[in-house]
Amino acid sequence: MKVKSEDMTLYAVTDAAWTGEKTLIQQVKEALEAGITFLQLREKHLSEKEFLREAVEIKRLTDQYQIPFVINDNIEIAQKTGADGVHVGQDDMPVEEVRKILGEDKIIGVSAHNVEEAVRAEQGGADYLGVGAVHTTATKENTSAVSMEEMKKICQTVSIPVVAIGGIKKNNMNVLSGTGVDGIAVVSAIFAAKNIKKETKELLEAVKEMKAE
Ligand code: TZP
Ligand code: MG
Repeated sequence: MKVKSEDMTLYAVTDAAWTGEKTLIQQVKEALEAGITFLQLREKHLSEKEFLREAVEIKRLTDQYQIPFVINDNIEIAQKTGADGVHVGQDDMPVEEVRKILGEDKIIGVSAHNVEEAVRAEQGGADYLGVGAVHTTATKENTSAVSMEEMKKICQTVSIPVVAIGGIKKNNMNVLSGTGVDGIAVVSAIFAAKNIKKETKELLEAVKEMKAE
């Protein structure tokens, strides 16, 4: 399997909205140093040129720390930068088509919100699923809540790794206990933190505990 369960433990998704005085690259570096296990570059407001520049720089870092790196939705940027793959939503290009373009070796992650979408994504060739929203979040508009019953059903039904997303913080991830998720994907819990290293380390500990419960 291209993506292992452990890769999903603490999946960081970027958002340049919170960089403050730092650059996104600095923030990513701190998160990598503290032990994130997967990185997705998600940029909704950058020009293609800036997106590419940032992706090239981040690819260099993720190579150094040897964790998988995927690009949200932009296949061209993924190809140009030699990223490990892409993450697509239900309204983006279907996984089968992405697979044809990227080939068998690349990672394709798909967002799913119920068992039906999860099964379709797996059958289409997805390597892992992002499932949410677990909690309401201000980070993304128009998310709908996924029940923990549905989360559990998804985990029981598919054989690819599942990462939970949406409003997850260290003090509210306990709802995921017993669902079978392989890890958590977070934006603000890491990138809105003042002390990224400390928060990331604490999140890692909390996920490991949650998974062991
Ligand atoms: N997809 C579903 S919820 C979400 C995405 C990208 C945003 C998660 O951000 P946060 O800050 O971890 O709630
Ligand atoms: Mg998308």
